[in-house]
Amino acid sequence: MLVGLVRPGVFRHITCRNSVYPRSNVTRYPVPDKFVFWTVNYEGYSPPCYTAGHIGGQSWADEPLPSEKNQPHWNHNDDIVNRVSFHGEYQIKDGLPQNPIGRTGLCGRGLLGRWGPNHAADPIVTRWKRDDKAEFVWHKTSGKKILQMVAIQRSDNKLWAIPGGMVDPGENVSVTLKREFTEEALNFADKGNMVEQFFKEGGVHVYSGYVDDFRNTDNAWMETTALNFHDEEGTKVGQLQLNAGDDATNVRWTDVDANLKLHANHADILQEVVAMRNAHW
Ligand code: RP5
Repeated sequence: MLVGLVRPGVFRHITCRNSVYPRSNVTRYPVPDKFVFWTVNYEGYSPPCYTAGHIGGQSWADEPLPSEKNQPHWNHNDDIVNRVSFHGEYQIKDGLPQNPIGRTGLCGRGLLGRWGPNHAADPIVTRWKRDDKAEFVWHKTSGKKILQMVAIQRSDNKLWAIPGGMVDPGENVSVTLKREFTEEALNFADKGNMVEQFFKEGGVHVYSGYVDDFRNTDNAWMETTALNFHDEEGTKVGQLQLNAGDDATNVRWTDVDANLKLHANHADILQEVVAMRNAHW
């Protein structure tokens, strides 16, 4: 289980280290592999602090700095903001939550709205690759069927990704999954009851946990819940005309294999689906 390895003390994030922070000119303090974990002393570690100005006052964002009087309910879900991490209780250091995976070379919230975990949901919509006679296409080398997924191209880093998004305050994850797919991959187009029904039939849970997202900081990080919605016969969502919308610039059915490069650690999450469906990789 590859994504199962996303565990504090085992997994080292890569995307949120040793880079210039997105949409800024703030350079992260260098964090070599051996200094990722908080349990390892990193003499002189002094990351710059950065929180993007435009998130101040947004309804989806926290106060600039938690004060003693106004302490968020760390490690709790108060039904408005879910501050529980999938990786257990996180530490509060100098009044701020500490990234459970380790150092990122930046403190503050960067572009993220919440101190601590920022919860997202990722719908992995799949079908089997078929030829023009609607027969399965089998991979020449592995002899396995080829999975195709709906991937969007993100407008912020131009990378292809699962069409996921943030869970709104108090929103049920199942609602987020359908909403994000409809917004990003169908551009809100009304596709009737079929999409509604397809999501209602339920997806298979694939992953819940930390995302190695380029926006993570020492005090704010992405976590997600990913479900696989598979159209086995290719007669439902598999037939839909895709249309990029919201913060996606492109959308397409993409063949899934080991060469696929995706945003954050989405490819690792996807690999769980490949194993579960015994597809080509
Ligand atoms: C990733 O960013 C998550 O896995 C999800 O796909 C996405 C949510 O952020 P936005 O697309 O809303 O920016 O970390």
